[in-house]
Amino acid sequence: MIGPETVAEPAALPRQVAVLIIGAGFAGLASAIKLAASGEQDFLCVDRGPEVGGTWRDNTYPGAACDVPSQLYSFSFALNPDWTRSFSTQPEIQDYLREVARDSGVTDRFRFGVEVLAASWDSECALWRVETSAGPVAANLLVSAAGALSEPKLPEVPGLEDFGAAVFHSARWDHGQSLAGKRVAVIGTGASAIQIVPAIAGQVAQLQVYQRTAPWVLPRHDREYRRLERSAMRRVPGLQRLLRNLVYLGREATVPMFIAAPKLASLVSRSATANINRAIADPVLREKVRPHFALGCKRVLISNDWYPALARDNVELITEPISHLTRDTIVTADSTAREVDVLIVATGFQATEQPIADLIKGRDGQTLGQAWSERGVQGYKGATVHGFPNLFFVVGPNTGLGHSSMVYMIESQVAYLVDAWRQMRRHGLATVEPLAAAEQAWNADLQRRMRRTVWSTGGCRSWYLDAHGRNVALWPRTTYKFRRLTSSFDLGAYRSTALADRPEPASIP
Ligand code: N01
Repeated sequence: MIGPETVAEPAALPRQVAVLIIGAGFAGLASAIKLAASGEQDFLCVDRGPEVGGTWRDNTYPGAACDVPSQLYSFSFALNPDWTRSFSTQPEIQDYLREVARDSGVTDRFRFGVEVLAASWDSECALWRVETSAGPVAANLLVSAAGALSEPKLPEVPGLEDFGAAVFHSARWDHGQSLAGKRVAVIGTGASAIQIVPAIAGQVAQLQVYQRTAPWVLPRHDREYRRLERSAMRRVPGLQRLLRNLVYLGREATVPMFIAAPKLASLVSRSATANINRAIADPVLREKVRPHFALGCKRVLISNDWYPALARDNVELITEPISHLTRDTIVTADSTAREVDVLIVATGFQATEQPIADLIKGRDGQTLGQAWSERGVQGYKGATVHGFPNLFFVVGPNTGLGHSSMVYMIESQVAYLVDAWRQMRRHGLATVEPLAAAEQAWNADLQRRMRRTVWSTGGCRSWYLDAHGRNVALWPRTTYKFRRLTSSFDLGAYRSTALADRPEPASIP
């Protein structure tokens, strides 16, 4: 991996647990807290990083902040009256997660610096056998809360491997590398890059920004909360929840723009064009940053300082494709070579082809990666996969959002998982696995709905789509609908086996 390595102490693991959770970000933390609240204390959460936080722990680049208001981008069961602004910065979100973890009383079952290397389903014992960097663990239930945005994706640019200048990915920021007075290049103009570029433009000597596709960027309506507001949120009963609900409803109201009536987006796109015209006087640069696809097709970005940063004298927006890299230059297709001291790769994540899928081997000995390459990345209700008993995803296929808070979706998925485990215990079940027919029907419906969305018709190529052009990342309905559909575990859609058919625990090797 490009960027500094994280080193953590290996930790002792129990031999067997009821539930093993992979990942200690928002999803893993919520899973642990809600399992404990349901009465299940026999779980373990492993994470290869040094502490909780997941993507908010890893993305420490300058300017990192959330583009969903914190009132909604936080747990419903741990509201935080102390947010200092409407869209919180990464350090504040990371502090919030640390605090939630500390107050939850579950972190004694968290092990950091532990990487999952492989997981195989043992049909005879009805257990997951998981190999980790700290030794083996067996678990009745395996929960992947590893996240879709955890594995950096590098651009396929010839010469990157042997590039002589410093190189790191936006999610593996090298804080030891000073940028002051240097010639710096940023590849990418997505959600990460539009936060990085304004944050560093003032300190570098020269900044080259390599853009493949001009994004839609709306104004960011962000502001600091006044002391009085924070105090009111703490003291006035129900005020913060009311505010949260209003933010939620405002976001839900935008769903038709994405899924049914993309023409509504033209109203919003006027505000994006005004955002450009306010900051950029040069007509050539204005033309370069003008998007050529329907608003919403890729993630809609928000920033007040992206366009002003591009208009700076020391910043150059390069739209010519990168041809190759030599020892310390970036060469574009028009044969222009630009020297750089530091290259920042802000090219996103392996979102649709999640590497963890290659580590998980199901009932037939096939890895999830192999299964998904045959039938496409899909699951049932974004949570479970046919052929992989007792495996649950939090943030699984088609659970991502383009308009609202992932934390809301995470809580829906965690409720489904916790109810599944509750029902398994109540009915004395050893295994549950979604029926192939249930999974197929779920996905046929999803893909039918996808056809009308802006993600399919908007004329762009986004990370939401897999190699076959299927949208396997996003949820094409309201988040409220998702919550209703996942509010309880629907055992009828599953093939189950009884605990009585499993060998006695004593005989489990
Ligand atoms: O990654 P991206 P990201 N040559 O995949 C370009 C979340 N997030 O890290 O558009 C040149 O969006 C690529 O170009 P193109 C959020 O969900 C949230 O920025 O594919 N360019 C694109 O411009 C987001 O969607 C926040 O043509 C190349 C960029 O790299 C997700 O993370 C903040 C290239 C990649 O953009 C990912 O965002 C940050 C090449 N060879 C991230 N290859 C919040 O605020 C790729 N690109 C909550």
